[in-house]
Amino acid sequence: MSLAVQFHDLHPSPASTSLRDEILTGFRADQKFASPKFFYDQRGSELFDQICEQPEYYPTRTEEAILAEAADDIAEIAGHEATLIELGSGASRKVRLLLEAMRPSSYLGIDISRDFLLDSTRRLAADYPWLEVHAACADFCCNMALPDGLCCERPVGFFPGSSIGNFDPQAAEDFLRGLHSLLPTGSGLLVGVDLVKDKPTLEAAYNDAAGVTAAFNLNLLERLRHELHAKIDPANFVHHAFFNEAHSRIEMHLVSQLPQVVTIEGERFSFLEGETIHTENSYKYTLEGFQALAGRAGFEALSSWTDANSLFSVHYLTR
Ligand code: AVJ
Repeated sequence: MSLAVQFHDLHPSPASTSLRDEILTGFRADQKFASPKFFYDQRGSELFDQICEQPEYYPTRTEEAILAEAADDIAEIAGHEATLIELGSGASRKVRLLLEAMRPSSYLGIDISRDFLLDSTRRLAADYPWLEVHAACADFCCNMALPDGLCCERPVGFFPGSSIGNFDPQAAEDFLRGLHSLLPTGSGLLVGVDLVKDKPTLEAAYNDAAGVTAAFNLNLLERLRHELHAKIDPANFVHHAFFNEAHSRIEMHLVSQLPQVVTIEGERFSFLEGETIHTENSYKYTLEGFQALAGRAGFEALSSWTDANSLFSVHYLTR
């Protein structure tokens, strides 16, 4: 019962997955690409929070409404005194919708953005003095281990926001299978998944009128300038996001507005006019499609909730 947040170092730490190596590999490819996890420096995490407030970006408010509505059901399935473990906890806002109903004994927030994580878990600890709060800075994409002791007390994973949509379906399945082997029998996993819907609604969500998503996408280049001393001018690129129906995913790109050469760590990369850096995929599922994927990873989809317009879904998986 303390206001302090217990901080853990998890493997792999974000530093050990190198921005430099992964960016260089991506820029050497025929279709240049960068992992969307690199969006989330301090500024990127702030911009993402602003995206969540844009009128066109339906996922956040829809998921929050679903969670608020389903909180009692979720608490009944998960039981009290659980250890709630949030993957990619960001501002730790959504978990607040569950805390009063679930009354977990402890909460562990895991995020790639260290300062952001510390701020938000401290605020959580201050607002919920009865909750034991832990924080771990980690890139949870791969082979994650949980802090000793925490893994065994009735863990319930919480993976909201359709972050799972950043993985392609095979990688999502592999990721869930990894969590399946990490979590003991009897544990639960609450996952938010964005649903397939009409193209205009999807495309508007990634092209907000205020230009916040564009700024978020372009901030990646600012990050390369600051952290890798890249010679790259963000003004020479524009944001492009569209729904690729064949793959059931939103794609985000940065489009070169002219033929140009950029330099990263002394290595030169040339762009044709119109050539892109593919910066994100955000896969959209049907309810049944996601349940089947979870099943292939070894989980049972015990309950699923959605909103009246079937925009978004929340799934309680058990193992
Ligand atoms: C955090 C991956 C769920 O795909 O909607 C929002 C990220 N990118 N706007 C998403 C994002 C552009 C978001 N996820």
